[in-house]
Amino acid sequence: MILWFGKNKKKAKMKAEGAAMATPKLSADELEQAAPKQTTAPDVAPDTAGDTGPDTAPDIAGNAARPSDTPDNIAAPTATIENRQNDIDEPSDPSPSPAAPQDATPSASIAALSDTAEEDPYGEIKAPGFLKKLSTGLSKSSSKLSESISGVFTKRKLDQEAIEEFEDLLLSSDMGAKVAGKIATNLSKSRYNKDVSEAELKLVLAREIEEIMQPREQLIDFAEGASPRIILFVGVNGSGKTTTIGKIATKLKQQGARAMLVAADTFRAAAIEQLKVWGDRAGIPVMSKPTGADPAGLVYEAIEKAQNENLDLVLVDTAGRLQNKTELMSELAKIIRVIRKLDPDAPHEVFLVLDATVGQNALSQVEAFKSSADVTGLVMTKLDGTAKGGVLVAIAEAYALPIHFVGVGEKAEDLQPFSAEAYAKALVGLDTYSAAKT
Ligand SMILES: Nc1nc2c(ncn2[C@@H]2O[C@H](COP(=O)(O)OP(=O)(O)O)[C@@H](O)[C@H]2O)c(=O)[nH]1
Ligand SMILES: [Mg+2]
Repeated sequence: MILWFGKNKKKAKMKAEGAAMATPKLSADELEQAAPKQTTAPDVAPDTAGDTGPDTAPDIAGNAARPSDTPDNIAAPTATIENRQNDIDEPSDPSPSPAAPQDATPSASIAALSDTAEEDPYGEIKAPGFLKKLSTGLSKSSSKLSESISGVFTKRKLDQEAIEEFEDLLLSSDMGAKVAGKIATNLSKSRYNKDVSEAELKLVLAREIEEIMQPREQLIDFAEGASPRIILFVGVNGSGKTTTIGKIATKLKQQGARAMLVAADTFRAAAIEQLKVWGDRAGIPVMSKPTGADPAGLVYEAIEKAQNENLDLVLVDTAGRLQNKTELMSELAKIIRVIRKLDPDAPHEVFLVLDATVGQNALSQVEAFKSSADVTGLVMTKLDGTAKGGVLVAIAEAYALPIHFVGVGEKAEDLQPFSAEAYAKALVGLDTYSAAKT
């Protein structure tokens, strides 16, 4: 299980227990560096496990293993160095699936692994399946980029002409002029007139992209802050708001959150129905009113109810299209005003949902919503349907707004927390750990 809800509480608990938390890093180099520092479970564990026998061993081992810093060192008392080394070389899925500890590990260590993997707030983005899924989602973008790179640069000296061609290539990948210029300048500083291989160029590019995007990475924990925590989803029609709420709601429900969805896009019957379908499937109540009802009134009632019922979260869907932009923005402003009557600090988050397929237009949407809707963070959807995945790099460069999630498909599991390193690697087509090392 991953932690979108309760992650930071778990993190604090682990710290209090003396654990050094892992950072959400993915590279094999870092995993290797971390290896010598890793310790096995505390000394008491083997004895205790041994003394108490197989029946009680799993619990004790699990508790003892808790103060560890990565899923890799959750080795049970009996786990061998080889086992852990395997984990490091080939970071297998740290999720509590029985497939993870394959090497005939005793049941005690399976229990320990499962237990601690659940505790790791970064477990999800450290799992190799995460990068793989993102890479598949971004494959249209990455293959376009790869084709251009290999077409132009294989075994070639990086002279001025080559650097300019590279800059054009980045421009055509929707990263925008500023990002393209920045990366080209850095490349000419470090590699001017040197031979570069395709793999090397990809690696340099991934590092540059990661550097631009890193400040925007912010893993969100929906359990934090006020209760109920009120989150407004805004964005143009069709950008993926309702779908994103549905995906988040599904995950939150699985993790024990008590949430409510509000169908405040009351302008289209289909939008209300669509949210209800997600809510029903996830087992989360959906507040709605008939088509044409005042969305602000609905939101007010919903929040009042959520406060009375001590719910954890209220996720508010909103309309993306009214007659004109001014009307849309004033509708959103009205919803926000009404929310503040019940909680002056709310909405606690305003997520702007952007559709990657619109490419550079996404930048003007950020501009339009940023101030008028007090946007606090971004979600980018439909990365699976476009070669324009580079636009998220342009947005990261242009706006100091956290990027919370990326959508790579229509299903509930197709929404991922944003990881700068994973995104950079997937976009460039470095989708394996070993490739990243070369
Ligand atoms: N392929 C793909 N489709 C998506 C994604 N997110 C949303 N969609 C689809 O985009 C369409 C519009 O989404 P919707 O949530 O209704 O947008 P809204 O108008 O902003 O609420 C729907 O058909 C969704 O299934 C995604 O990440 N990938
Ligand atoms: Mg909708």
